[in-house]
Amino acid sequence: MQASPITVPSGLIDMLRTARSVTVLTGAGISAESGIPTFRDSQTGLWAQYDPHQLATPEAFAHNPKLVMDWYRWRRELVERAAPNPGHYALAQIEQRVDRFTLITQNVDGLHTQAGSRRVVELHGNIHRLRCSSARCAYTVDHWPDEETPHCPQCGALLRPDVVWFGEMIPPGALQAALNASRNCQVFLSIGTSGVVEPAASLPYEALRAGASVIEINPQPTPLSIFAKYYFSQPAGQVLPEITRAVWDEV
Ligand code: BV8
Repeated sequence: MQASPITVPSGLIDMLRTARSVTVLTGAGISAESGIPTFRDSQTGLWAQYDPHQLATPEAFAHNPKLVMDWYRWRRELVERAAPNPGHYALAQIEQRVDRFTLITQNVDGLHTQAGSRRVVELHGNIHRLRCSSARCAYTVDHWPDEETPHCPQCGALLRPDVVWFGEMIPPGALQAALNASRNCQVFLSIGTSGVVEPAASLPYEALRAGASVIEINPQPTPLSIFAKYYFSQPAGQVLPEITRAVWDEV
């Protein structure tokens, strides 16, 4: 299907050209064009019978650590086979063009860093890292051991993915960085997120309250859409390179 042409309004071009501070929030949608299913998409294959909201919890891990580790191992293999798409690369280019730029991501796939973004706040952690499940132990490791349910070499507790599960607090440093960046920006881009999960979903509203203009990119409207100064309904992998080209004449 021929994608609908993307027009970048002149007001948006002027706004981004003169902006000194830009904050971006991304969700699973920006990795969709890299072949990683979003949370909203139905899980495939073996995992179709499970609800991610049920699996991504400390209760699920305590009840059946092997099931949860198998799910994450499956998702990590999807991520390992995925590559950043033009949307990820465009955001890395924008970071080079703006004085104060922060990219807040809800994704755990690490694709923004892989695409060259540096000012990244991983609000929900990273699937490539494991950490000790004991609150009293700070052990982390950035590769997955072969065992199905590996144990911490320091204290013997189970290792778990270094991600934030539902019902868990966002790491205070990451949350504070995300709030600061949302409250101190002139332009806030919300890209590929359904805006359901808190506290990430509140970040664009923090920006609006502080007087920022919001740009939203999502094929589906969200509760934020009516507050966006500019809304694009095409995929992020098509829109972001167009915006970068129009504002900074870059390919
Ligand atoms: C917390 C890591 C304190 C794990 C994830 C206040 C109100 C209501 C509920 C709560 C609240 N405060 C806390 C809660 C509970 C809960 C919550 O928000 N529940 C929801 C379900 C209502 N939040 C928490 O528990 C958070 N902790 O607040 O601590 C606390 C604690 C206990 C009780 C109270 C307070 C922790 C949340 C973190 C959970 N971990 N991920 C893992 O990944 O396995 S969240 C996970 O789901 C993702 O990281 C992501 O954030 C979320 C999915 O959201 P999206 O990224 O938006 O993805 P989604 O699939 O929904 O949408 C994709 C979008 O992309 C769609 O709109 C689609 O149209 C669009 N799209 C598709 N293709 C494209 C595209 N867009 C552009 N281009 C395309 N090509």
